[in-house]
Amino acid sequence: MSLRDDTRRWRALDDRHHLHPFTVFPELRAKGSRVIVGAEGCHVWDSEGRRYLDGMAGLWCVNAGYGRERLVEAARRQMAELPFYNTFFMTTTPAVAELAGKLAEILPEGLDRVIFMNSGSEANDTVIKTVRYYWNLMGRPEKKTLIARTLGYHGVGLGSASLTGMGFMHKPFDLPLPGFAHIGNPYHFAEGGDEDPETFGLRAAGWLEAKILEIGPEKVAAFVAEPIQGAGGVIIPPEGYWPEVQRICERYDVLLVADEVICGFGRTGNWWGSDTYGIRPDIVPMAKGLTSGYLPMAAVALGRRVGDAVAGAAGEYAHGVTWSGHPVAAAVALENIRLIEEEGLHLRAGGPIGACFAERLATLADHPLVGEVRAKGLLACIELVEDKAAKRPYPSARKAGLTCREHCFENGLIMRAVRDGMILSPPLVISEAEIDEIVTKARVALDATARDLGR
Ligand code: PXG
Repeated sequence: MSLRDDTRRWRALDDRHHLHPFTVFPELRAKGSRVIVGAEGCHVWDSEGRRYLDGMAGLWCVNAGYGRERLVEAARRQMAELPFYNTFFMTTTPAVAELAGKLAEILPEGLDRVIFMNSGSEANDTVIKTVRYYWNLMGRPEKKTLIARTLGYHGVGLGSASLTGMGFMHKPFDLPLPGFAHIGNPYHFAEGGDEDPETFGLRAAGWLEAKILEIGPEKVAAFVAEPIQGAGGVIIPPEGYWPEVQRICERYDVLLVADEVICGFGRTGNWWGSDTYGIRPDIVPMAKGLTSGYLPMAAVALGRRVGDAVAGAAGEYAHGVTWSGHPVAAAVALENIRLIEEEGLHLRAGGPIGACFAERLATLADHPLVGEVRAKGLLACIELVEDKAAKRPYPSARKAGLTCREHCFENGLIMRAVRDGMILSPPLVISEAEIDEIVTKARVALDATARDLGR
């Protein structure tokens, strides 16, 4: 059978039997799935032999890059030794105990207890339940509302999707559940107008205070937010935003949850986005980069306040899943953290390679379609606009972002489109030459998109 026959077979099986996440099925059926079969470093290739620079590190997760033998070997070793044992009934495994200790060592000060899960969605459902549990333990059962942001992404569980702010993820499923509220985003490009970014950032933080006062501080349990919003469109807050949010949470005794699912494990130039912005969170959910995507694993870290209460409670913490602390995932996560540390990948996005990423991408700002290029660490967004001066986007029916995404694929570059923002979150091992490859290919795709849009 030729490659093409294989591709045809996989596409047919996929089309008939596999329901993909977040997909309009008739659109997928008309096009057929792209079948990815291999990867090395920052590149992946498909079943037709086409190579792509993976500007999204899988799905914001392959921080250590593809093809890392150390991670494969860690999984093999653990599978041979002990493929599974659970962490219920007063049991642990060496890999899980070591990983918990290692996370406590690298997490921000005070966050020294972790609960293991398998996905960011489960981690955020754990956050919601643990926040409720905490305030119940404190004898304040009325303090229950969680506040998040309209472009915050926190997952797809009934709770985590309620925390997520996007309306298109709520309506079809009769969400959000009661007890969730949302405020606007520190999204200067879209909403800041002529206001300077810092003034706008303080105003955006003020929306949190206004919402707390509207609900009543005695009823607000926690504020949940990503240090930099990822799936919402790489929204990089002005520097003054987070200190003001921290102050507001402290003032009204509202727990602060930093969702580090994307920002964790070096994405912003430090172990945590919280380090980059000086956030002192009470709770930190993490996933993705924890194993660099080599296996599914997530975790929730608790600071002293919540951690001491949970660990000191007389009753049962009745929460956990079969795979809480799967030993193979734990062994891979531990090896991944060691690898990141030894190679300095956790700091790399904050050093010369991060600066190079920002500088070279900035050269795209002269393109007629580009309204703004913003980057922090190894996260970036290129905003496509109809009117550069007015920063006015295209009507969504013109599909500027999706058109550009297709041209990227045709040119061997994977970028994700969020509305009309072209998103980059490449592996942390990316080289200068690969950054140049991104910029060159992105310009070709932008030119092709401009032609399609009649510019
Ligand atoms: N929090 C954040 C900040 C995330 O980005 C989750 C929680 C949920 O994680 P799980 O593992 O349950 O997916 C995420 C996930 C996209 C995209 O299209 C982003 C995510 C997941 C899938 C697609 O950008 N982020």
